[in-house]
Amino acid sequence: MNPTFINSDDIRHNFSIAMSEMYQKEVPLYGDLIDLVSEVNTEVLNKQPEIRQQLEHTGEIDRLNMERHGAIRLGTAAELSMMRRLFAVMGMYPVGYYDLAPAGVPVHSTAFRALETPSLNNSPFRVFTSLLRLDLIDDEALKQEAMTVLDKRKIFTDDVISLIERFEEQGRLTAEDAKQFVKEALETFRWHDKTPVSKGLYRQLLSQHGLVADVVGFKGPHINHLTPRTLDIDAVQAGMQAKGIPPKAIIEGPPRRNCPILLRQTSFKALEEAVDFKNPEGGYETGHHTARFGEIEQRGVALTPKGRALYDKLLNQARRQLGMTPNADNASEYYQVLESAFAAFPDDYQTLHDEGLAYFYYQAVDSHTDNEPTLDSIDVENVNDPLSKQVVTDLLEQGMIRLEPIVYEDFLPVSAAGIFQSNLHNDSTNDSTNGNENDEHSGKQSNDKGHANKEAFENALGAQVYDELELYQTLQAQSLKACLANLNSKALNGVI
Ligand code: OOG
Ligand code: NI
Repeated sequence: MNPTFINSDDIRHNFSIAMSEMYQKEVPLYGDLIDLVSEVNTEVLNKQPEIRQQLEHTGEIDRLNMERHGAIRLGTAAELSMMRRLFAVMGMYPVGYYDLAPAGVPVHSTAFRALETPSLNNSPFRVFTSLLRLDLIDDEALKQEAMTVLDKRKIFTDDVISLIERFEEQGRLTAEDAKQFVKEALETFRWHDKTPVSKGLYRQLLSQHGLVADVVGFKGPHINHLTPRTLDIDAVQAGMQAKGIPPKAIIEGPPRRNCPILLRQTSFKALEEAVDFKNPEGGYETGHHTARFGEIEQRGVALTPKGRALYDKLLNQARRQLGMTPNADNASEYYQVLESAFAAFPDDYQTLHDEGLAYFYYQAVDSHTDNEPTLDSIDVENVNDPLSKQVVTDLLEQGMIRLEPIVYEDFLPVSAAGIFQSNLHNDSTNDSTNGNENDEHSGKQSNDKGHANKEAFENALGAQVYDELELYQTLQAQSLKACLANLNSKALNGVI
């Protein structure tokens, strides 16, 4: 009998479920958060039919309740490149480059995710993956010691490596192999409460940076959060407080708006967890570590380079005006300043489209209309020429086609830095941010240096990261082409 093969979307889906089950056992509060998020989402969908309809049109409605992103932190180039190969089995590829060093967080990162809309809608599982920048440790002896510890550890099982190799040879896995793959891959993300380092070394690592201790001090890159997507982050934030799960003071990202843009995120504080440190004399010594936390997010429309530049400008402006890092004491002032800064960002989809600030799907409207579509002059292969653009504008006005927002699938460096920082030991990290965390956009870090960091990251990864903006641009262009072709064929067939 021929073996049945399974596609990467299904492997990713199965892995995402297995990961969620494991994390729920490890961190029971995660289960409470998932319940709260699904309650809020149900309410939004019931009360706001226009949001339900939009999500039906984009295909997101089916994925909403399974949508998760996790995060891990790796120690070496070898770990990162094997991780890339592992994620490829699940149809996940590195998208985007995030340099967090300018914000005082010694890592750089990418996000592994599916690329195509149908795959994303089948299983929208992503993993924000960071590589520790040991080169930023100034204590040379400690750096050497950390490297020795990292070089010794094995974060992948032998079986998962064989299955990755088999996938690379065959281009796919049988259902049986895929099942084994999910089980073995999960091992890499598991929490270990017995450390490979002594309490003394752990303390030294911690005094360098909380992240150094979190990576070097452990046997593997435990998944540190698994984030569901909500349709109303303010409601979940309020609900968390009511349920006694105190969130961090500030929701990261843009302010609340009618038309959400990019990404808003908040987290609950990292748990203090008991760990056993390895004693050099044998046996273990008890202690604590904070690493894992809960996070929720609300996603909005992806922005074009022009929209993103405006977002960065307004966020910087608000932070500069506040004059310090947003925190519990200035939260309401920060939100006020943020909202007034973002008054300059158009808040309806038509204007976001017309001004080229955000990406949209173009979809043919199915309803009958008396209007004659002006289809003759459309060049579907070249929809950006001025004549075609005018036709598209006319078709939108005539109600023949509609716009639906392309959801932002990626992350934000300033927000990520805020999330990292709120979940690390305060002693080593607090002073690194200063009200203008967004140095990579405000020019403190030169472009050359940013470029060199990205190259170093890609060398470690063993591949180039995808440019997220190009991906959105392609989705938009493909949807326009498909929708015009659809209208053309309807016109030819005399349907309209
Ligand atoms: C990752 C923090 C960033 C996000 O959603 O931006 C992040 C980490 O703490 O490892 O999760
Ligand atoms: Ni996150």
